[in-house]
Amino acid sequence: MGILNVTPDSFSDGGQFTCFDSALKQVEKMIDNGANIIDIGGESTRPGAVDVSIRDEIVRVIPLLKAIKSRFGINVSIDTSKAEVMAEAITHGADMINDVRALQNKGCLEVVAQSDIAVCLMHMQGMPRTMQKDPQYKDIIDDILQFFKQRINCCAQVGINKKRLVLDPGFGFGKTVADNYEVLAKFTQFNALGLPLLAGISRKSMIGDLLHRDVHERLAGSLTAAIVAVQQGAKIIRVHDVQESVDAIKILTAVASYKI
Ligand code: 8Y7
Repeated sequence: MGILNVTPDSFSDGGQFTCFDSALKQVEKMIDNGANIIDIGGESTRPGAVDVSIRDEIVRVIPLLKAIKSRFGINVSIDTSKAEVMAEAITHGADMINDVRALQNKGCLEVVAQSDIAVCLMHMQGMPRTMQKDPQYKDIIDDILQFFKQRINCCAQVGINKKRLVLDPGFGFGKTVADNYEVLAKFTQFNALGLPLLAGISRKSMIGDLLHRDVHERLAGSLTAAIVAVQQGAKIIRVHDVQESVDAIKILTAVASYKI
């Protein structure tokens, strides 16, 4: 899954792709480099990021969704927590809703229930503005598993088939650096729920804080973390550096095809 941020204040690409044509060029490059899904985000979830209105988010995201679907036909995921944006995305051919709030906002479950597209349910403790203040867990893996079960139940109650769901422990969302490495170390435990897993670690501060690297010096760390996640069963890796990530996974796959 290649990341396409269309916010002026996004995490690590500094809003480089806010312009429509450069966004499409970036998408084409990601597809050429082996991406299977493009994740479009119009609302920054960076701690302290400003709120975006429904209208602004729709204007940023929907024209790109339409253009990508008509030009490239690739799977498109829309990163949003707003029911109105989800509804528009569904109408215009999105293949997945990627919701860092796991359909907890008003109306989201109902909107998604009226469609048949996939949904990524991500775990976050707290809310983006404040989530990194003082995250606390009794047992982080157990907490995340309980959260997943609760969200899966809520989906079932409105008629969202389990087969449509993807789970993501949400690296960096209400987690200390140590929490994030514990989640990565024990990632395989999330397979217990029998659903595909997504991992988003690319360029995150869990890499930067450990390595003391700026956001554009985190490629080696990001690739290593991605490989650790894939080895433990991650089926989708959300990344900025598609070509390098695909190369790394190809090496892993070549090795994994041998029985030892
Ligand atoms: C994730 C994500 C972000 C993630 C999923 C960033 C939108 C922060 N991170 N969605 N979104 N998983 N599913 O650094 O880890 O890219 S934004």
